[in-house]
Amino acid sequence: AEWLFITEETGEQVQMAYANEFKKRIEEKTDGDVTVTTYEFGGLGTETDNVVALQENTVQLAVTSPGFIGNTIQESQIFGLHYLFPDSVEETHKILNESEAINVDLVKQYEEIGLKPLSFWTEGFMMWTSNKPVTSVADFENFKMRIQGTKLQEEAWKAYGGTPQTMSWGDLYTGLENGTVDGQDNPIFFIADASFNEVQDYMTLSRHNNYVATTTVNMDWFEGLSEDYQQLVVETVEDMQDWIFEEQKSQNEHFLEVIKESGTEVVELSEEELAEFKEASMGVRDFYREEVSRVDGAILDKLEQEIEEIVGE
Ligand code: 6CS
Repeated sequence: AEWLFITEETGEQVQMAYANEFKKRIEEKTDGDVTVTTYEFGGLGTETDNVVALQENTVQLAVTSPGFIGNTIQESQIFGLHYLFPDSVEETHKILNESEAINVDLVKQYEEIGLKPLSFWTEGFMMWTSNKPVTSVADFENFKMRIQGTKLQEEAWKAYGGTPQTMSWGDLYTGLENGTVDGQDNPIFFIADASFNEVQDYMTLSRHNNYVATTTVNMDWFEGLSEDYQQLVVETVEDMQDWIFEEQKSQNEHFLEVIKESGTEVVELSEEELAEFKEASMGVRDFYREEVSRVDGAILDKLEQEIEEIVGE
């Protein structure tokens, strides 16, 4: 059998590293019975086309993320909230692995449209970049911020006074270069690998959000697999949670040095500066509860509680 696996990234970026590691593991374990073919971003169109391809079983597996799938599964925009996850990426990893709000309640909403998320994992903290220092909410006034394109992302930057603008990352380098947008946010590895640092003078270690990726499969396809193969897929994905955590960590560490060496200034926020952003972001949770959630924010309520428990341990 041949299984097709698409991601939203290219080359050796974290999602592709994931897909290729999955391929290696599955092909080894099935001893030639299964071939996994991986596709880079663009292989089947845009990131939203990836979601359609997965729903139609044109591909069987995909790494999806809330910035794109959020328009199809509204509730998944929960991951777009700022300062929701803790300041520690290790704790975030633990929450993504263990949270019932995510792995049971949120999963149901994917299943309703024929998709089955098998795991949620972080690609690292999101950092914003700019051509002027951006260390206070006032610095975002009229700042044209690139977003992937969900309502929640829009609201998140508006809360700081920014002007969000939807753009595919394929157009982002040029957009930053010619000033169509003033800034963007992404994990460090992605900023460096896509060379955004060449056209941005500052990277703020804002850690305002995590890039949460989801290993997602077509549900009918999955249920049509033999029980042995279903278990193999589930086990492989489970085993890969720690593997991908280490992979993103080493890529983000490596690329932080690359960015520093490139001359882009890396800016830390003081406790006070951070507190100002956190406070300004809180109203967006109400927006999520009232305008985005289909369950009146019940998943967010539960997740906030789970986070508090894990952080308090
Ligand atoms: O900024 C983006 O749109 C891209 N960023 C990452 C980390 N992965 C894929 C996504 O399309």
